[in-house]
Amino acid sequence: MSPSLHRSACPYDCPDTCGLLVQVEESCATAVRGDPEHPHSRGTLCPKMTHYEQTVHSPLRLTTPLLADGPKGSGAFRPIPWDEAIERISTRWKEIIATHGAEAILPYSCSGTMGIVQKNSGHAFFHKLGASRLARTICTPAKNAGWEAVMGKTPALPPATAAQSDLVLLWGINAIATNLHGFSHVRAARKAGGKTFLIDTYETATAAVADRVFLVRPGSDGALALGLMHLLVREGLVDHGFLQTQTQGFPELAAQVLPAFPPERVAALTGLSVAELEELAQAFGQAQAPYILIGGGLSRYGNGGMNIRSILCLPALVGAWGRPGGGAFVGVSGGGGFKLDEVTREDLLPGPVRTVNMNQLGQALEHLNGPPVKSLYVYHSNPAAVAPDQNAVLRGLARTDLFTVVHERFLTDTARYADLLLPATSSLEHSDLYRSYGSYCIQRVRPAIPAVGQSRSNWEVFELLAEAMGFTDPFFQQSADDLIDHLLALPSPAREGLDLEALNAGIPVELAAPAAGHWHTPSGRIELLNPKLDPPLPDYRERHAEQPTLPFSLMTAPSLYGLNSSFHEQERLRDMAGGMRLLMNPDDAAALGLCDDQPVLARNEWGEVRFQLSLTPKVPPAVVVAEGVWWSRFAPGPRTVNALTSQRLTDMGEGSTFYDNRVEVQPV
Ligand SMILES: Nc1nc2c(c(=O)[nH]1)N[C@H]1C(S)=C(S)[C@@H](COP(=O)(O)OP(=O)(O)OC[C@H]3O[C@@H](n4cnc5c(=O)[nH]c(N)nc54)[C@H](O)[C@@H]3O)O[C@H]1N2
Ligand SMILES: Nc1nc2c(c(=O)[nH]1)N[C@H]1C(S)=C(S)[C@@H](COP(=O)(O)OP(=O)(O)OC[C@H]3O[C@@H](n4cnc5c(=O)[nH]c(N)nc54)[C@H](O)[C@@H]3O)O[C@H]1N2
Ligand code: SF4
Ligand SMILES: [Mo]
Repeated sequence: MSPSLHRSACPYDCPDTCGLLVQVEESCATAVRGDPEHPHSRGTLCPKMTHYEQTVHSPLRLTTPLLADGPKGSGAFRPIPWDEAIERISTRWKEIIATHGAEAILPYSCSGTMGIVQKNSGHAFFHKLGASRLARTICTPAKNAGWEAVMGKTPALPPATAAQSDLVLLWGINAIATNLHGFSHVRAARKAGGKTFLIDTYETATAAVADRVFLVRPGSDGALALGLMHLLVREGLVDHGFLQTQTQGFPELAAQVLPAFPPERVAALTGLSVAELEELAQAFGQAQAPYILIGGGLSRYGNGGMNIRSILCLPALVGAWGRPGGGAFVGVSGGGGFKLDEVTREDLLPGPVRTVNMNQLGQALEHLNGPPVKSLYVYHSNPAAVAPDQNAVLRGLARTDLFTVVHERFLTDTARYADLLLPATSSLEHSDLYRSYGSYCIQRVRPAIPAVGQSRSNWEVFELLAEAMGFTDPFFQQSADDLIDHLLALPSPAREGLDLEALNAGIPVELAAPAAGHWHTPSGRIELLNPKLDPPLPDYRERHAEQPTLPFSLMTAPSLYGLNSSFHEQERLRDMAGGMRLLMNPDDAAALGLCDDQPVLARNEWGEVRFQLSLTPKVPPAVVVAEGVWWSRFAPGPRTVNALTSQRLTDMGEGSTFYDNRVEVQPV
């Protein structure tokens, strides 16, 4: 049979949501390439996805339901049929509900697959059940809260705006790794003669394509933003016309906050020199249309929300929003014009139920007020690897009285702790509807190949569980495609005039971006002063790990060759990443008597982790970097990076604080 081509979309948690063309031969995906007709990704893929077929048909794929056949964590299982697996789950849950109440059941899901239907397919089920709710706050809630503090519900500018800017600040974003296609617009701006500046805590891969790199002390970006505002005022570089007509609170900000941030103080807080601060302020203040692309890293601190809030005042101060190419970008929200509550079905909740913060899974499993968690249902997430305070999470998962079900494609660190392990389809095997958080593209996707082995999609498993639990609502009897049809049939202003036929045929289409220049805030203005917040004006806030109790700040940064804990099934990508490494400045290493490639132990109050050391001047003194979230089976020791991160939350949005930890490092 000759190969056929199928359109699909990249399902991973990446702002680009690239279009894929999948070559299929005899029911197998044999090659994957970028879809040239995708309006945002235009035919290119990142290195992670160029051999997606190696993930889809990996020999490590789970292909049947498995029942634990050994101690938790051992990874010993025996196959059982699907009907027995579903029967065991429903029987156990009915017992737990009768004894402890439904809140003793906790779902845990995150971002293994990003389509609207498969990602959210458990919500309606667990709401109907009355299970504990999960606050899904591991990613960027503090970044979003920082945006909302200043910009309210103002929608994002289209990412192509950056191409018109004459100065792009890449602020805490390793765009080459995490936003390759958004970055193409920054490249275009640079090609047209604009400048690109990077502000990070070490020289990431993105540093190589920046005109200037400013390395700041971790968690000090709020101070930097306030210091730049001080200089913009001092140098007469603010746009008074814009401030008067489009913003609120500039006089208060200038009088009450900014005098406290002279460059000398800000230099001490950020580690930049006064000359560097002046250079940055001059460049920003004199640019025609400065644009800031903001990453998530600097929001994952105890002061993360405030850092973002302070940065977002900068474009307003110089009136950047008023000029084509100017402004700031944190991400597209708004659900792509789809009514998400038609999927999540809050209305099925029996009444108020408790909420567990996903960043505190360890605490929730070890000691929670109210009924203990007696059952955990994990789907499209790998909390044993990605959640902070790994030792606490693993202690919880090891509880013999905890009934853990994991729905996965692979035997991940979390799957090893399952009582019951269910095989999941990959995105090429199920239907979904994709929106994007980095562009305004949407795409409907249908299966390109049949399910591998006996794997089932998230949606299908919840259909089975709903039936077993006796839920008769028609909602649970429809297929994923029925629900997608329903979502598309609901009218939405965002989708007005859209080619529905093309969308239904699987062609990626772009929604019209909302009109610029309208501020969706309570005051109708950009809120430099937000009266609803405490404090109403942005101000400097310390991070959790401000005090240098241990010598190194640990950066838990994204890897070019993995996506959180995903992609480790591909040997090719593991090799390209070069193993689980800790990057350190050569001077720090010399002071500790450590050499390149040596096995080392990083430790702090939460745990200890073995790494292979890499010495590089790209990392400044007093900082160490661990890129990627490895599977423990490919790690040098029994633990991976999140054994060194804490369950402390951000100042706004109850987010994760992955970057806000210190460690000491010693030879093994
Ligand atoms: N290749 C790859 N792509 C990914 C991911 C991945 O793991 N790998 N993850 C995906 C996910 S889930 C998300 S949420 C997105 C975004 O993923 P994020 O983790 O938000 O990554 P970035 O936005 O690139 O931002 C991280 C950058 O912030 C820097 N940083 C840390 N602390 C500070 C600080 O105090 N100040 C400053 N200025 N910089 C700091 C880090 O060094 C790093 O370069 O990317 C997605 N795409
Ligand atoms: N140290 C450190 N920790 C981090 C981060 C970091 O940068 N550094 N990043 C954090 C961030 S921003 C995020 S968003 C989280 C993400 O954390 P997670 O959401 O846990 O993301 P992944 O690690 O990609 O794991 C997703 C899992 O879903 C599985 N999967 C994929 N598709 C499907 C499907 O259709 N159905 C089912 N049932 N399973 C599927 C995959 O096999 C994979 O094991 O990690 C956080 N943790
Ligand atoms: S991970 Fe991101 S850049 Fe790579 S193919 Fe997927 S959407 Fe595109
Ligand atoms: Mo994320």
